[in-house]
Amino acid sequence: MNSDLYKTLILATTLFCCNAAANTLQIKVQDQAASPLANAVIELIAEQPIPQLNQPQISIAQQGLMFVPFVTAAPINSAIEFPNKDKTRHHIYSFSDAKTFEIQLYADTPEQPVIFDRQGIVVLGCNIHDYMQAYIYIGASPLLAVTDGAGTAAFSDLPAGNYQLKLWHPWQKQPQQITSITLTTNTEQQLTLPVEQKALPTAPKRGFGH
Ligand SMILES: [Cu+2]
Repeated sequence: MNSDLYKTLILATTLFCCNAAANTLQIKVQDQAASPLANAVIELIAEQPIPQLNQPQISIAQQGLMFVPFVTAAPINSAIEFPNKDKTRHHIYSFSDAKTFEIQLYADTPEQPVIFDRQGIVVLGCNIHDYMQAYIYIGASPLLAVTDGAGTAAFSDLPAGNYQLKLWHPWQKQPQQITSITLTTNTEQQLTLPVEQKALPTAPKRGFGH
């Protein structure tokens, strides 16, 4: 990616839906050069009731002097663990409106989970390592996914119906893209969503992928 200020980035989002049995939705996010875009958050808000989901335990590690993963999506009221897998100390913090906290972590010290009880974006940093950065997207819906290195994210077992699709990326200029989709069996949709992207940060490239 280039670093031009406020360059317009076109996200081409391709939706493939569904087979009748599984109602799987696969989303592919691309930049304007048709390159896969990792670390984009997809949130689906259903207009109809959806089955209760078993949420996996979410953790964001400090490993190799970076946060892993770089972008995490979690539903509201999630308890997230921050294990320090390095031998060095980290002192992680957020000043974000969605969650303000800090944890002084020491190697080999058990971490405490943090409850994220407000919707929004949480930016993580480390007082000891200024270049360490990560993002947590706290969503109102449990239907959340983050695109992988191939720019893809997938949902399975979705009921047919109408959804709001929210698309967010840490470096986009506007806060959020929202579009409506209708899922029925054996349909295929293609969406192209324009995004203005901020100048890329100068942080190390490591840690931005999966
Ligand atoms: Cu650190």
